[in-house]
Amino acid sequence: MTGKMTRRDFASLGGVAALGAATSQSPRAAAASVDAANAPPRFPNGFFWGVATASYQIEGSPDADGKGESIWDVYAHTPGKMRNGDTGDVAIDHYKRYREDVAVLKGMGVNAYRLSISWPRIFPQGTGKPNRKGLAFYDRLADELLSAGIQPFPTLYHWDLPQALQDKGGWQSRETAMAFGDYAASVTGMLSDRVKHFFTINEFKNFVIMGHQGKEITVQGKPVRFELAPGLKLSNAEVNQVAHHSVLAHGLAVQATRAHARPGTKVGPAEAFNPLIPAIDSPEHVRATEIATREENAAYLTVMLEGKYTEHFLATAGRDAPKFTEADLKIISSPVDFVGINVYTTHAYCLASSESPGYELIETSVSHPKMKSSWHTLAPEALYWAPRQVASLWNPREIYITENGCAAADALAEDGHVYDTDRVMYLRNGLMHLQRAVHEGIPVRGNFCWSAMDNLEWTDGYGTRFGLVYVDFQTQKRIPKLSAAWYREAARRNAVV
Ligand code: PNW
Repeated sequence: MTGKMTRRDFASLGGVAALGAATSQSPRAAAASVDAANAPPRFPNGFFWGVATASYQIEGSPDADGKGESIWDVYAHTPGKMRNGDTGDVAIDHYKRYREDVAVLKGMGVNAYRLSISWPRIFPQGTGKPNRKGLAFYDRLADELLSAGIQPFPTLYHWDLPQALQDKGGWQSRETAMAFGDYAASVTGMLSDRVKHFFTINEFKNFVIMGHQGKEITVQGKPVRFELAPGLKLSNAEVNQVAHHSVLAHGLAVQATRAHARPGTKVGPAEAFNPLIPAIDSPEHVRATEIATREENAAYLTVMLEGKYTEHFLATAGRDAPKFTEADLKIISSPVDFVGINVYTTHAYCLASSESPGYELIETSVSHPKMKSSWHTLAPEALYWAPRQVASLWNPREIYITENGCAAADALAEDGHVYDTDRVMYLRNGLMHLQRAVHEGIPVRGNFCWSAMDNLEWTDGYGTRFGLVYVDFQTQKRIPKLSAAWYREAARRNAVV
């Protein structure tokens, strides 16, 4: 059907072709048409409808304006590491095209944008004196976003560690955590006159494990291996120490923000949080699932938000447990303003059990529907259970969904559009569950779709597209997909159902 649809038909539906143009219907008339008497409540006023990206995946320009090398610059140029030998050398050329990209974001109708700051642009050697020219890029970007009515939500670390720090031991060294605190002080001090929200670190558990040991999971009976830079193969004890340094770095960055940013600047983590899902909706199974979630996150969110490693974690790790002091735990659990969670999927369902530790995990069935990425089991209800579990376990003031999205086949149709109906299905169903969480009073303040635009999907390269905007990697043309039009309408209505 879509094959026959012409560009004109599509534009008349108020679809992708209408992006960037003002809607012809008056906002009041449009709102009235959806305000059926029994319409469920919307997302709260001021809800952040956002999209997300990360520096190495989009920027390119690896040597511009005095930038130092990152571990990804080195890793991506190591033969055999990246699919098709892809690298982030050019990526989607965002460093040079940021003005055009902000215009694209504005056309999508979003009011928030989660970007990441490249540490080696600011400190080319990881420490020392900040590189003014590197900071100036994010300064210009923040101004451009704000003048488009879009709030910037920078992440300080989305995996591009300065190679100079890797050469001195990287995250295996406590010094890297210290350096991160200094870097956070510089960036939040400089940008907080305009930027009000900062995320410290993206997906602790993924970069710690996939970067320092590699991870193999079984998906529908088949093993899938993941690796991220720097691609080390450390022992369990060493990986636990890396994890400890990552949460210590987070705590130091929270303290640095309090000390150097303007009063009122908000800061928190952005952790990978694919929740375990109770298989049955009874209080017993729901509670058992929360206990399981707390243990699964013991070295990450749990220690950040509770200030201690769980007994079960320490007992299971035994001699491999991280070395730490009470003072470390205080830093790690410095109070945060919000908790960010990246929610894509679930890896298991959960049932209460009479045997220790009180729960039992059930792998998803081999016939469970999947999205395009090897790891991506479809679980829209994760967007309900994840914030509910975070609220129930740790009761943070605010919660953000810092990433949610999927890869899809995304072919250009003859009429030049991308009809990503599977991504529309994915977003609509997921966000309905998020709306349920909001209705129940769980303090979710915003959602960021991964990703604003197609980009370098780490070792999977450019062939795996997560964008709401299609990018022609040859011409660098940006083409909003059907899902961008869907998301724009949800943002405009401040509701999904
Ligand atoms: C996240 N999994 O990574 C990252 O924050 C993004 O940079 C990335 O592009 C995006 O999600 C899509 O992959 C993930 O195995 C990597 O469940 C692996 C998983 C989830 C997220």
